[in-house]
Amino acid sequence: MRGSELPEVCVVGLGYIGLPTAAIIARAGMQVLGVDVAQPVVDTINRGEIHIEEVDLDGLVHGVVQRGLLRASTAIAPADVFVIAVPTPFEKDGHHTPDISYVLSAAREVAKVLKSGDVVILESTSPVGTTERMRDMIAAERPDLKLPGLCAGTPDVSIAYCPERVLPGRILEELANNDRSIGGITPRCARKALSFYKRFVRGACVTTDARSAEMTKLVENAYRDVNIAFANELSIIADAMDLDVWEVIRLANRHPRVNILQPGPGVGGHCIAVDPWFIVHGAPEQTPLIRTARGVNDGKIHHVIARASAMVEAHPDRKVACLGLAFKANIDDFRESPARLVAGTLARRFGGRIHVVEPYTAQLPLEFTDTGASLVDVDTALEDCDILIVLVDHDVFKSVPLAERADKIVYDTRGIWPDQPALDTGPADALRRAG
Ligand code: SAJ
Repeated sequence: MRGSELPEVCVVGLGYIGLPTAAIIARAGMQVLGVDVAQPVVDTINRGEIHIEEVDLDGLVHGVVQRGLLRASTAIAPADVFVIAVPTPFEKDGHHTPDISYVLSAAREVAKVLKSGDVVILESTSPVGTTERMRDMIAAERPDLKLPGLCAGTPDVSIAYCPERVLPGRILEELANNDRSIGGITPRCARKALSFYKRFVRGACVTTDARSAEMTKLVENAYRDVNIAFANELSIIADAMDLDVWEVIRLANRHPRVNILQPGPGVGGHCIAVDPWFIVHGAPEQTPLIRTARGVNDGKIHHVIARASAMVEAHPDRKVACLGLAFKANIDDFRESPARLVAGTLARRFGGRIHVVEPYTAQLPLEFTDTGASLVDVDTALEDCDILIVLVDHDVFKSVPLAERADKIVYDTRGIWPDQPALDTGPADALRRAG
């Protein structure tokens, strides 16, 4: 490929990041092969359809598949640029050890088709040092190639780390517009990756080394986790001191240099609750704050379960509505969701008294089977239930007017109803104001 020609691109991993990335690259006019181990995923994409929910993704994928710019396969093929976007979960050892085996096996497959001049980019959230380990894997597989940092002179292949920082629900917009950190194994690698991202990213692309870029991604999510932990700890303190946490935060945030985040039932999703552990694992002695923040946010889930259970027990004849299962507002993603954990635990404890409202699903997750809990719509919950436990700040819940909930016993873990009056009902009164 010469500088002026559009590169052919192979995107390995067609999940929440890989598929939108492949589609955006194809939209910029490049030929893209998307690779995934799951045949049903490959078949779905080749029909111009999608297997995940994301705003505007269906139309985009349909369009680029129809124009012949994106096709999917289970097999990697030669290309000019390889983008690896595979999962990096934990090992099943119970110690939050990062499992980079998917990255390494993707690198091994890519290595088989690499040729001189190719660029390999890792996008998966990864512990510091993973890009170098990926390079070493390629070196072991292809001793015929000169690799960056391992040879004198100009290497045959460029290798870089470039994390995404997109928000579910806004992925396409943020993929195009967010700034990117591009970390090369060498400065030349970073420049090669930069010229690729410049073709489809409007945000600023800032080059650095691979290890700094890896750490940057982890730090961004750890920063948010620590800040949410502060808000969640405040909410637990407020419960103990019988204060309204939302009022305290609202007032404190009027200080020009204070910006406290929002308490909730805990931190969910596949990123913020996971990535801080990658830092802790890399520097166990140096991470008391990051480790404690994880503990505070996980502990908040159990605090909510305990208080909600006390509320339900205090009113044995009342029906209960748990509002929301998603890990955050206005999305259909229930992975690692604190709301789901709280509602599931209440369903197991209180069975048929528990009604769940989740407009983003047609059926309750498996763990609710045989509990007696039921999925109802918001109107049914407001008519039938006396106790409302707000677990997700979906817009549809926020818009419930005071008149329809004024006489309810409310535990609002998200602070969506600041106008909810305090009822003189003993424990329920305190619970309503608890974060
Ligand atoms: N949450 C609170 N209080 C808040 C903000 C969030 O309790 O004030 C909770 C949410 O309800 C949710 C969790 O935190 O359960 C995470 O939600 P989020 O909106 O903070 O983040 P994610 O997981 O959707 O996306 C994050 C983003 N990272 C940062 O904002 C630093 C996103 O930019 C990353 O690309 C993404 O992680 C990722 O893939 O790493």
